[in-house]
Amino acid sequence: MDARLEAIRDTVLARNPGEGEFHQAVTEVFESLGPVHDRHPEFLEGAVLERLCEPERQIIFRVPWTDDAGSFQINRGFRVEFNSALGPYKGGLRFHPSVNLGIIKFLGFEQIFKNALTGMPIGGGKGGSDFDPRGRSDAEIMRFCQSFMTELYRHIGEYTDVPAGDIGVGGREIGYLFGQYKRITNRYESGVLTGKGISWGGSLVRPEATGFGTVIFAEEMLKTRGQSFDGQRVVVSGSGNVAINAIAKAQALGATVVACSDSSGYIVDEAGIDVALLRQIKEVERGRLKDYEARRPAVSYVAGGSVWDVDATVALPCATQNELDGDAAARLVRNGLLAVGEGANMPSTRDAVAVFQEAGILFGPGKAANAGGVTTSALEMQQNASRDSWSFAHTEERLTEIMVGIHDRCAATADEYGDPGNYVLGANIGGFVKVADAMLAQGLI
Ligand code: NDP
Ligand code: 2IT
Repeated sequence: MDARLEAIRDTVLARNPGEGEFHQAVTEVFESLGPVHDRHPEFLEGAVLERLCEPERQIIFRVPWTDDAGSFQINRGFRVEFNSALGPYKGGLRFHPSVNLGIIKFLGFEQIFKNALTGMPIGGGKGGSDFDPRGRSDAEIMRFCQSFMTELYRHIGEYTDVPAGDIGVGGREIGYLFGQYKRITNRYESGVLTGKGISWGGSLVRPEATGFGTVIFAEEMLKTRGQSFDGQRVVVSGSGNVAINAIAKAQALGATVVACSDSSGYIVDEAGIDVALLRQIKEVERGRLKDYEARRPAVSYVAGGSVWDVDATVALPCATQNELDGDAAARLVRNGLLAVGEGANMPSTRDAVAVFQEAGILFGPGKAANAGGVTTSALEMQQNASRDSWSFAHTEERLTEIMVGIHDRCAATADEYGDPGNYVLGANIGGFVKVADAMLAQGLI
């Protein structure tokens, strides 16, 4: 890392002790930015990096609620409003027991660059709670969401901060959150949340967008080597919103997706995953992946273990951060891997990224490859602002255009900085320069 940047990075780490994921995300971005600072001394003079690493506002709050047995429960809520240089803070809410401030900060930090890459007018933010939705009834989820919004509402708004979903937060939760926001404020402010239901201000394609976008991005990478998804053997991790829609899109493009996982284990279905069955189990029944095995012959379910033990030519990690380590990366590379598209945020460890890059694997980092979700959220905001509702075909066309544009910009930036094919460099520099220019133009704030 450039010595000037390393000194700033060390101060950031010392100032934010114990936030391992945030340290990791900052370090990975800083490692790309040396050459930009040679060309743009004004970024150092303007203290852009120091400002970028300090969120504009961090909110931590108590979320009290009552479970079905009548017991009082207390969780912790977060919203980190990281950077508003390009637009209102924008980013999802994660409900998972592992959530802490460092995780929300890493996600918010990544979101700044991702959102800049989309070319849409959105800043970066993220939020969530250590609430564990697993095994909770709809009524408990509703009471939790209502309590969460009873504090959050005062910090958000169509022109201020626009949350959406992430792990543990989908259409059901956005519905309860929107209802409570409307009730407290007495405003039908559609643009305050994205991922809404289609009859009350949502956008078609938003549920599919992240998984679809990841596959569109990976397809563009494959094209640079004269390949495509057609005929590829694909492994996907996770079996939530991003994973299911990545599986659907990859198979629509002619690939066979042979495996996917949840936090309990993975399935191997050599004939190609039955997406309708997977949706039924995960989205309708809210069941576990193990249930898939019982309903489909010739499928094996492996409890525990790593889905990355299954050979693939294309790997799409779509579960969570640091789920694919250096050993798994090396094994995949030895067994014929061509490309990795990160549907999740930071799913590959730093070791894994190094293995992929040294082996010349096409590697699409999350902040570029999974930008389709937030892109379509921005399209939802656009529809809300104009009180309009677009067709599936039109919205998907816009998403595809924007994902191809992100791919091309990352590739062109990597070329410009003398490291062709390095999408990590392209994404980090491409996102950073846009935000840095806007920050300088807006003065010392
Ligand atoms: P979901 O809650 O719909 O699904 C998450 C999936 O990942 C589940 O299969 C879950 O398994 C698995 N998972 C979660 N945490 C862990 C863990 N600690 N270990 C192993 N498996 C885990 O979330 P999404 O699909 O929305 O999100 C997946 C990833 O994509 C996240 O990294 C998210 O930040 C990222 N992302 C999401 C976007 C969106 O629009 N939703 C946009 C861009 C990125 P289990 O059910 O067993 O917990
Ligand atoms: O990580 C992400 O980009 C998301 N969870 C989606 C954010 C959004 O505002 O749609």
